Formats: sequence, C-alpha cells, structure tokens
Amino acid sequence: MLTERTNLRNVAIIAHVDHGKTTLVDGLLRQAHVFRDNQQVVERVLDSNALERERGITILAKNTAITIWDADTSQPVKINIVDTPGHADFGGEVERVLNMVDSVLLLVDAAEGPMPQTRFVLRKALAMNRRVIVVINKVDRKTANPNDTLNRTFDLFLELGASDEQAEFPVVYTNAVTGQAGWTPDLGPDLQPLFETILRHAPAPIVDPDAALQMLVTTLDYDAHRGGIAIGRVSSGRLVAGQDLVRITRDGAWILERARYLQVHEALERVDVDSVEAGEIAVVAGLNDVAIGETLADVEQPVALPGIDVEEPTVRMTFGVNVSPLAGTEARWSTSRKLRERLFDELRHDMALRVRETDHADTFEVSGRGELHLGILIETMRREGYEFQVSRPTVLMHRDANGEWLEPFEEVHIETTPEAVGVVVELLGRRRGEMLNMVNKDDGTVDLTYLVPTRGLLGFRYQFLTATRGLGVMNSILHGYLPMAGEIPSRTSGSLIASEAGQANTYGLRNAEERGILFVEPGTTVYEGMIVGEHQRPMDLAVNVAKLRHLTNVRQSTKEIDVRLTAPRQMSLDEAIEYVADDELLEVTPLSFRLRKAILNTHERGRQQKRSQMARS
Ligand SMILES: Nc1nc2c(ncn2[C@@H]2O[C@H](COP(=O)(O)OP(=O)(O)OP(=O)(O)O)[C@@H](O)[C@H]2O)c(=O)[nH]1
Ligand SMILES: [Mg+2]
Repeated sequence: MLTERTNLRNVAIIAHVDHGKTTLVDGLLRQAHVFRDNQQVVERVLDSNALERERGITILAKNTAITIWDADTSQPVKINIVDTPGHADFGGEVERVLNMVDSVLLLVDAAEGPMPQTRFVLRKALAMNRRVIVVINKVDRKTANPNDTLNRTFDLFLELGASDEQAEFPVVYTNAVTGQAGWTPDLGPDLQPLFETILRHAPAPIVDPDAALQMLVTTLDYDAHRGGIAIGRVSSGRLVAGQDLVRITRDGAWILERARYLQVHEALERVDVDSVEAGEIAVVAGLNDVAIGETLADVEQPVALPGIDVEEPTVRMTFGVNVSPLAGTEARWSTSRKLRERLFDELRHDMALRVRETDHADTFEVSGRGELHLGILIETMRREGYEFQVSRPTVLMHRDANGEWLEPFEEVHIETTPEAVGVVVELLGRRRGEMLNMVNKDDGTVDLTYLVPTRGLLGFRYQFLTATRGLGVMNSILHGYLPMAGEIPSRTSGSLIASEAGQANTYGLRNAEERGILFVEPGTTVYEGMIVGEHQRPMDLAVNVAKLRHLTNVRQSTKEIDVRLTAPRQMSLDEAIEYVADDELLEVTPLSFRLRKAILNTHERGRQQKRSQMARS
C-alpha cells in the first residue's frame, strides 16, 4: 500500500554555474545546527575534492542531510539535500541525481537572471515531473533585479512547456552568503522562510514499503575497508543490513550480492542503520562490483527500474599510451593495460562519458560533454599517477535521416566590456558564430548571445580571455545538431619545435625567442619534435633550443653573456588542451605536460607535410 512519508523530503539544488548552490547548502547546514557551536567550517564545505577547491566549482553531485522541526505537525523532518554542479560540462551529474529526489530548488542569480544552464536543468526537472521551488539568490548584489529575474524565470517555465501546476511555483528570495531568506526581496534574519517553503511545498515521498525491494544505483563511492559503495533512493520495499539482494546490471544480468553495510546520510556524515524504508536515500557498502544505473532488487522478485538517461557526449579526444622519449620517467602507471583499465573503470561512475577501443591497442577514444569534462578526467588521472598522451578535441557529428552531416551547435552567452565587444564579435564571426542578441546593460557591461558550432568554440576560451583581458564571462550550452557550418580556420600560429634533444639553454632559447613566444625555460629537458613555443607565423619552425655556443678564443662581451629571456608562457592543462593542433599531441604525466608533434622526427614530418600538401592541391 502506498504511504506518504511525511517526515522525509528529498531535494536537489540545481542552477547555472556560480549562482550560489553550494553556498546555500552551507547556510542550510549551519542553520540546521549540524556543526558544533565552536566548529570551524570551511566555506562551500561540500566542494570537498581537491580539484573543486582549486577551481572554486562543483564537479560532482553530493548528498547531505539535515533534520528540522515542523511546527505544524510537531515532528522532526529529515531533508536529504543533493548539491549539483552548475557547469554545462557536468550536466550529466544533474540528470542522474534528479532520480533521487521529488523536488528541486531552482536557484537563479537575481542579477544575472536565468542563464543557459538554468534552462537545461529546469527542462530536465520539468520533464521528470519534479516539483520546483524557485529561489532567487544574491538579492544583495548591486545590480540585482529580483522582479525582472522572477518574470524571466516564469517565462522560462512557459517556454519549456510547464503545466499550469508546475508554473505555479513558490518563490523565496535569499542571500546565501549571509544565510537570509524572505518571501519578498526584503529578507528576514535567517533562512526560516526557505525551510518553511521546503516543508510546505517539497512533496514527501509516496512509496510502498511492503512491496519488493527496488533501488536505483545513482552514485558510486569507494571505501578502503568496506569496498564498493552504491548510493540511491530505495523506491520501494525496504533494505535490511546484511540481506541478500540481486543486482541487475545495465545489460539485464542478475547477480547475487549482499548488502553488508547499510547507511543513511546525516549532515556531512553517513551513519550505520539496521534498515532503510522506501523513500529514503540509502548507502549500501560491501558490494563486489557495482555500476551507476543498476538496480538493487529483491531476491524473490527481481525487477529492474528504468535506467538513467543522460544526453550524448559532443566532444571526443584520443587517450593513448605515452610514447614520448621521456615516457616512463615521471609516472607510476604507463602501460596500455593500466590505461585501459582506468578509462573503462571511469564508465561505472560517469554516465556522460564514453570510451571506445580503436584499431590501435594503445589508443582509446574518450568522449564527453565538453573540454572541461574531459580536462577534469585528465587532471584526475594525472594526479593518480598515470601518464598518457591526448589528442586535440574534436566534435562528434551525426548524420540526419537524409544522410547529411550535422554538427553540434552551442548557445553562447557572453558578458564583456564595451571596449572588447568589437574583438569578440570578430573572433566569433570567424568561428561561424551567429549573433542572436546584444544588450547594453545599465551597469555598463554588454551581453551577447550567439549560436556557434561547438567546433568553433574549441580553443576559443583562451582567446576570449586574452581579448577581454580576463574580464569577460562566457557560458555555453548545447543547442542541438544543425547542418555543418563550413570551414573554420584553426589556430593561426604555428609551433616552435625542438629539432634536437637535450637541455634547453639560454643561448638556444634566445634564438628561438626572436621567432615567437617560448613555453620552456633554460634547463628544461627537450626532445626532438617537442613544442617549445608558439611561432609568430602560421607555419611550424624547427629550432635547436639545446644548441651550445661554439667555444672560441674571442672573449664575449659581458653584455652578450648576460642575456635575459622573457618568462616563458606557462599554460594550464585547460589552455594546453585548447592549444594543441591536429598534428600535435599533449603528453600528460603526474609532473608535467608537454606539447609535441605527433611525428617527432623533423625530416619525416617535413616529408609527411609535403605529401599532404600535394594530396590537397
Ligand atoms: N553577493 C552574493 N554572493 C553570493 C551569494 N551566494 C553565493 N555567492 C557567491 O557566489 C560564488 C559562487 O558560489 P557557489 O556556492 O560556489 O556557487 P555554485 O552554484 O555552487 O557554483 P557551481 O557549483 O560551480 O555551479 C561564491 O563566490 C559565493 O560567495 C549571495 O547570495 N550573494
Ligand atoms: Mg557548487
């Protein structure tokens, strides 16, 4: 029989990047008194992994829970809260965790209004019929316009085809930093209005605890002592610690397992419990092998739940065994077997990723939602001790029903200064962007909306930041597949390439410096075919940066010996991924990343280039 679990709520917080989700969770945790009075708590406590803290963004969705008092029923109510990432590349995380909740808090920045990812996450939430509570955050910002934001949010609901019921959403205004909320933009002293709205409007789970057990595995974790951990909502029946169950794989296979350890979320911790009833989010540990999208089911009546749908990837890179002359010197894991294992293991966690074998046993095709999605995987693997080489990202194309090629397009939102508009418009024009809208805002900034082929956006961010002197803000989201946009010129500069192995020295580098911008400094070990700088001109140029000065009897003037090189350009991993050209690779190790030509030998590369030039003419 279906029952309503009135003392439970499952809520996800969804929004565009940076609209304040993780900060709001801090406030909810603090005001639900989950910390000791004198406990020091870091800001954005849920952004707990190293990459999240370094980059100041959420990458993985995370569960937490609070318990608050419901004055109407005089009962404590447990609220499971799932924080989600806002960056478009991690949209797969949001799609997946919506499976655990009955309602969402849709946060919208009162100054920015709804942004591309607001639309994406709202569309998903409406499609899955989740109750939406709109939270207009950052009402304290100077340029905040809460009323306009509310109107535009309402329009977005209608545009996305919300039902009348869905469009009658409750609204709360907040300042997540100070932990204040209100029914109007005039905020009260604390988040009480938000707590009340959740209690009144977030539906309690309606479930059948006496039916056969079903739980959809939505998140994975690992514990050194307890082994594989599966997290998900028990959608029917109940789970008892130590019980036997059937794990139904995504291929439909049945595997007998035991739920050795059983936990639920409490604040930032997980606590052991004896049983979990339908409606609650359970943490099951001690499973032998488990993947996202599988169902944990009753042994007597194993029935699979619908799997987790996430949108297809748009961008692909190859990951190959590192074959540079420096391979094996800086990493713990280098072999193709290790690389293969690691990549395929990632699929168990990440629904938005695809990995395919290629004709070469040492090379794998890895596809994801964008450069950042793949970049985070590369950075994570590098920190785990792997080395490998990756190619330039390319977009994944489709054929339509008539056999015509289609390519992905993105809607791009740009906020910039009036001075930089000209350059940005020119850059995007060259990349086949089509301007959809341009708004001069009261605060002196300019908002541009573009439709741009994803192909044209690869490698764009770095140029954009240079053009806007780091002040521009750019966001993009997949618009869909459209007919091919025609040729897009790639990088306009060639590379400076080491013609000989050795240690770069001042003398050699000084010669190279006259031709462009250096990436390496004196003392860096280089190999033939390694890229040591960016050429000012469109073609590649081989330079010997390890060249030693001929010793002569003629004394050098001190002026000549004391040459100063300009500091080399230090690229971040993201920048290097954007920079790498078609015939180049990026070598990634735990200690360094190096750009290199795919063909290292200078003569052979020359021959190859001539051949392809001849083939083209
Ligand atoms: N002025 C103001 N700043 C806020 C408010 N809420 C959050 N911020 C700031 O906005 C920035 C982003 O906050 P986060 O909580 O990381 O945003 P997020 O939505 O979790 O970001 P992602 O998870 O990366 O999508 C931080 O610098 C916060 O301090 C607010 O109400 N007012
Ligand atoms: Mg966050």
